Amino acid sequence: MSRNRFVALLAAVLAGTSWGQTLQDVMKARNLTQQDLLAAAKTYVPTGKRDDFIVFSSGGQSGQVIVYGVPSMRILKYLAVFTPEPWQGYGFDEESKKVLAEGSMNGKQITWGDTHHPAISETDGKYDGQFLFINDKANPRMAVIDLRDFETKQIVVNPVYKSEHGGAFVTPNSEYVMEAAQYAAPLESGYVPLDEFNDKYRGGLTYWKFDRGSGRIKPDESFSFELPPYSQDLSDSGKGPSMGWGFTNSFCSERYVGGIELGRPPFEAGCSAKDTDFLHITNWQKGAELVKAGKAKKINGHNVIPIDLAVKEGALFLVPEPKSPHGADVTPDGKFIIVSGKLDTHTMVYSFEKIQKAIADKKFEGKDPYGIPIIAMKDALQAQVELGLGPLHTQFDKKPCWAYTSLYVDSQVARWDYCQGKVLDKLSVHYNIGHLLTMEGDSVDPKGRYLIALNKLAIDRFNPVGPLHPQNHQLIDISGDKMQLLYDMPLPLGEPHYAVAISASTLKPGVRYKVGTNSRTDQKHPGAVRAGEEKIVRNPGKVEVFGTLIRSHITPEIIEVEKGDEVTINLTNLERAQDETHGFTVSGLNVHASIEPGKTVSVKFKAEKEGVYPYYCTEFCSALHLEMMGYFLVKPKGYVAKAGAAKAVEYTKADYEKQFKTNQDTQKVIDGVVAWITSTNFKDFPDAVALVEDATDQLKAAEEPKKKMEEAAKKEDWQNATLWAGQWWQYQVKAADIGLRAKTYLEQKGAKPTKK
Ligand code: K7E
Ligand code: CUA
Repeated sequence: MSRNRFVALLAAVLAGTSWGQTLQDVMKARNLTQQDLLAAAKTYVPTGKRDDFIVFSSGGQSGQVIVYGVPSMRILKYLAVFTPEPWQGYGFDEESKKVLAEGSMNGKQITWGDTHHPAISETDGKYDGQFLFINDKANPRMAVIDLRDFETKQIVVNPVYKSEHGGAFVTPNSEYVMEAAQYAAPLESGYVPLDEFNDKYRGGLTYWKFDRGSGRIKPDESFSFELPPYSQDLSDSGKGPSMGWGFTNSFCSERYVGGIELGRPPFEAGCSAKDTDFLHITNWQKGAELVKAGKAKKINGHNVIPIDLAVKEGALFLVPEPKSPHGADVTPDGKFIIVSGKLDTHTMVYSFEKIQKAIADKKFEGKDPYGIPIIAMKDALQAQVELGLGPLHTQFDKKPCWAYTSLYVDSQVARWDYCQGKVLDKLSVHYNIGHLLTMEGDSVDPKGRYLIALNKLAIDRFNPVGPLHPQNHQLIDISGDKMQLLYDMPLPLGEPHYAVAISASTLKPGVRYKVGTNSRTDQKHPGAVRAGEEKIVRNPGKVEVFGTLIRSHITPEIIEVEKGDEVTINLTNLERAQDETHGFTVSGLNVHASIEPGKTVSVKFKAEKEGVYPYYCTEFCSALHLEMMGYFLVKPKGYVAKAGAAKAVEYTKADYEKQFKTNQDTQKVIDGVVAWITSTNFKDFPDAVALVEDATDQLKAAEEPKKKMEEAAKKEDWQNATLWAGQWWQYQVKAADIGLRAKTYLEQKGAKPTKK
């Protein structure tokens, strides 16, 4: 570009003439301040561009995980975990039903969860972006999500807890996933009166063994520390110097059992009477050795390390912590553990080194009623900092020693220095913040830049939508000397508790499966078939369909069964193109599947009622998507068919010739697009190459109907010649559609003509 032209263009942009408006015009019209514009510029991700970080947020009572981008705060996906989710077919196809069924408790299928704490798998204490774990507080369970396809692969039920809270937190190489109990209960199943609370009720901390190779938790190699019947709360894993240890706070060490209806003070009074509760310190490496040596006892088939054994082996200690603590967060260097008391204005910084020294010197201030040695607070404490009212959770900055703690009562975020023990800055949030997160802020390598406040109340921040308000996640810029509030994001799902953010570039999800994959097991699906192998297998009382999906037809298109038959329909998506998902449902039978490229899914049901049930593809996959349908027919038992098939419209030679001419014209358009694309450096754009491959596939698929058309025309069978000509044209239309998409893409990306 000539310099003059460049300057002229720049001047035009600055003057805003390209949109006929200036920034000043917009500011005035929308009543925005300079600061608003700055905030907007910091969060706005222009069309076609992507975010730097990806957040995985708990979806609270939705039993799901919410995925969104930072800084745009654009929601990307809801991951189905503990709750059926129809779009993804989760709980509506056989493969995902099996995952949900793993989470059954008390002989009951549980179809919801209260997700609290997601955790990304780690390697050397850094997020590796391979797996995500999340707990269910209501029904003590843990789920494993594979970040190659963002699907839930496994749900494990905690065999000894009746409720939980302190999970998921991972050890530095994801050796284990921590899950602590919440409300004490007998570890065995069955009735135990509350009179026996102190003797028979227990808390616990489970270390779930994670096997990275299979991407699954191994329940047999997992174990739990038996803990006193205090309400264990949140946990964090040691790292660096504290590697091998875990830290779990607790409340209600009063062991109060309630009884407001009996005239006793309620739990809230009885559980906050003492000035301190206990931080539990466990050594999981020792725990694993004890299990290996066969020293654990089995409760409900699960390895449990009894309190006395853990004490004897030096694997369990207590340190007093401030009243009603919530949150235990290990600093990135692994040297300190930060604990806040909801009812104390102080945040405590415990030194791992001091704790280890007290243990080595056997310097304890006594034992709790269960014989666990108690390290005096003063012997473990590094610093005590007054941050504000209701301190809860802490995250870390890229800058050494900088931490951020949520102040629930004050509705503020405190930035402070835990090495110097002083407050640096405070920012008000809206309102009553629970957790907060910084980018990779609980790893050994926090990335700084942004903080998100996960507020408990939104009150007046958004347009009202009735008494149930949206959740409010607020984006805060922490890159400067002062924290700056940038954006309020309403979240219309669940009550998110914790969330984690990972650099987007660390995630490496796929765009398709190997053809015929059962995505829930990562194995080849026994119901998978390739093109041309589709079939319907009939056995007495059972019909099994092996079908395929590709733009824009389902094979087979007619499935007839007898009343009472058990029907299984296996479907493989034969597409190779990215984002060509097909959906599948049969009207009125409560089945649905989402079948992404390469995936095989099955739906199963009993043909209970005679009738006609249309089925169709539920994703708008192509221009002929509405025609992607079929008939499922349930006939009476022993029904004998009468005449041949009904005739549709009849076609003549003229119809055939008209269609043939259309096809020739379409081919010219395709040739033109192909010539344009191949004259550019399209090979430098992998997404364009993929589109060209897809278009070529479509044209290849067109060859067969074209041949059938020619055969029919030779026999002067104008009916079939016209229909096959139409089918040929369908493939041409798809090829043209994809080709044009590639052309537009290349034009926007600035592809250049290659010199001949
Ligand atoms: Cu504070 Cu479950 Cu981590 Cu809620 S928890 S906020
Ligand atoms: Cu396939 Cu719509």
